[in-house]
Amino acid sequence: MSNEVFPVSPEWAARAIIDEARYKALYEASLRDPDTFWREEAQRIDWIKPFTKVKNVSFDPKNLHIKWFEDGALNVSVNCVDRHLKDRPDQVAIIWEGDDPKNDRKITYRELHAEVCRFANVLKARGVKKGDRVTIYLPMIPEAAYAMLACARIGAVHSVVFAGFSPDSIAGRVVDCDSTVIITADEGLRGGRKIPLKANTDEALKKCPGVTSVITVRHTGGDVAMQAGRDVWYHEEAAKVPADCQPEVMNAEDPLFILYTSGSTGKPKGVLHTSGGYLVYASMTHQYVFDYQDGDIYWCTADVGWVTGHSYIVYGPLANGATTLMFEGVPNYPSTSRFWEVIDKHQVNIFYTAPTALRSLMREGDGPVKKTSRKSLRLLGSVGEPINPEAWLWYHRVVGDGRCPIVDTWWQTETGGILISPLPGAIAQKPGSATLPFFGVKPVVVDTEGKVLEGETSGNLCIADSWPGQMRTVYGDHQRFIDTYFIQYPGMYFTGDGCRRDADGYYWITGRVDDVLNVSGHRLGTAEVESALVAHAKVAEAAVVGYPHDIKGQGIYAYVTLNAGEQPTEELRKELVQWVRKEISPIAAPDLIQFAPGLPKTRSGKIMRRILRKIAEDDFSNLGDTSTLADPTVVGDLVDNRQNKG
Ligand code: 6R9
Repeated sequence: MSNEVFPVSPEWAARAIIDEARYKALYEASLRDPDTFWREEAQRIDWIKPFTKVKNVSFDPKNLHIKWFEDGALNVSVNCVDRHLKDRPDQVAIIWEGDDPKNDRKITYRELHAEVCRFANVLKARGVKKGDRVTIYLPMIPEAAYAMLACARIGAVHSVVFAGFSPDSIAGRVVDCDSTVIITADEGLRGGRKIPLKANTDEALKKCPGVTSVITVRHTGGDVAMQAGRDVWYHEEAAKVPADCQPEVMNAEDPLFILYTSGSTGKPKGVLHTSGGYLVYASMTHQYVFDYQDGDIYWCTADVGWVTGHSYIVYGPLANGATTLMFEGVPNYPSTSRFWEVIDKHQVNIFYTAPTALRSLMREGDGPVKKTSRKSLRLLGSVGEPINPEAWLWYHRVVGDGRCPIVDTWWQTETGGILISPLPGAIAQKPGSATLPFFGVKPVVVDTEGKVLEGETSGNLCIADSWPGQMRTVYGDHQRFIDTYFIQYPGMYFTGDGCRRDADGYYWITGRVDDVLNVSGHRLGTAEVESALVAHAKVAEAAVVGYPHDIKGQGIYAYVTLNAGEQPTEELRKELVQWVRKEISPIAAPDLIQFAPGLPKTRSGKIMRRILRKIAEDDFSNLGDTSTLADPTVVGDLVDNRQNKG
């Protein structure tokens, strides 16, 4: 832990939208009288019908409901597009930077309007109506934003599936939300490699009999199979429809999107976000946390397949009339200077990325950074996992030339937007700390018994009351929503994260306290990887845990018990890694597999993950009490055969 404090500079305090005094006053007001605070803040978006009720929330598990602005009506795409046509029709809305540095595009708000309307009309022509679910499986191209906003325009609920997911993962998500239309592209491009998106979709659809329409965007021009009746090319359909489309009037609590995310048990859950509260919160956090001011060029390197891409590439920035950069590629192609070259090329002012990317670039030394200018940069951001102080300091000194504050933003798919983060003109930063809560957010640290801990302490992180961007339910499984977040600590939202609060009231997120892994900022359930492993014909049983990994933050360590008669070979190890890549995604591939004749289990048959975690972490001194195990001798065997981390 670093003890250095980086105070707000006088220039920042003077130019920022929120300075220290304003932060303190508004934060206090937001907790004292949430109704008044949010009534005013909600005026930042255009309402078709103004709301009269601000907040209607109960965290009581027996009567759980979360509603914001519930009698108001709006259209999210109108807020992100149409309303900017008056003041900034010719301002660039989206800068697209292709995988190949020779490819880029700029889309103005006027053009964005036409593109979104056209896409909406294509969806309507394929029979999509208000309330229908549409799956989007696209690479990082502007059409991903057009498609999301087109759904919002006609009241359809989008479910974006990350383009790195396998056919099986797509199928599970399509079936879960019953979507009948899929939007994809011929191929994606990342680091010069092609990703067969349409072929993956075709494979997935063998398991999705309900899908009637596949709309394919031509991107690379690669050869793909088209099934007559079901598959259409987007450009052919778009040529047949007008570039103008009446927006649907949506209630504030009508669903905007579903986004699947991993939990500690079972299959990924469909996190449901609604329209009014989500947009108010995404827009507000984008403006204040990034101190977004007119004319700024803003770049978030996330993928639209994750929540960060939803809130901070598309909805937040566009609601604010910002210029948002969308990058198709990867940090190390064609060279490890790529991020910094893109910053110079497009004169980026605000840059938001993940610690894992920073750690991988840091390894290359300062040279690839220093050969670029980066003079345009004013603010840096971090998201997805705890940032280690070493990476924080490198980001600050090398990337930002010691000039740019860093906002370490803690939040989750479930929270819709940032909950804990410095505001750059108001809050001094400490490397590795997400610092203080955003307006209206009341963090609480509890012990495992649910006792609320005061002052300097550590424990599990809960949030005491609702904020407008909070998820509303798990799609199709409200009970799972209640059970996952509201049972363990009654009356509070449980985040699943552990944290420490220091003497200044700063929060230091220490990572998940449940069976969720965070691998390169990607969320994965240990249960998902285990069920992929046991689906292999030679595997009897599997247990997966995380271990500290220099670049990825956490690596995946899998203990595998083979079926009787199967031999643990190097070949089989490789085969299992490939198997998981194919079953879920390359991001879920185990880094290390240890063949184990037996796993440590309690007498009731529960796998003792605590012990497996310790062994994976190389911490043999601290295995705890093993006497309750059904067969304590398995532990010695596991320790002896532990995989070398290399
Ligand atoms: C936005 C996003 C959520 C989990 C979350 C936590 C970890 C995210 C963090 C952070 C420490 C930060 N996390 N940001 N941990 N500091 N600044 O990443 O959403 O994919 O749902 O992941 O990521 O563990 O619970 P999601």
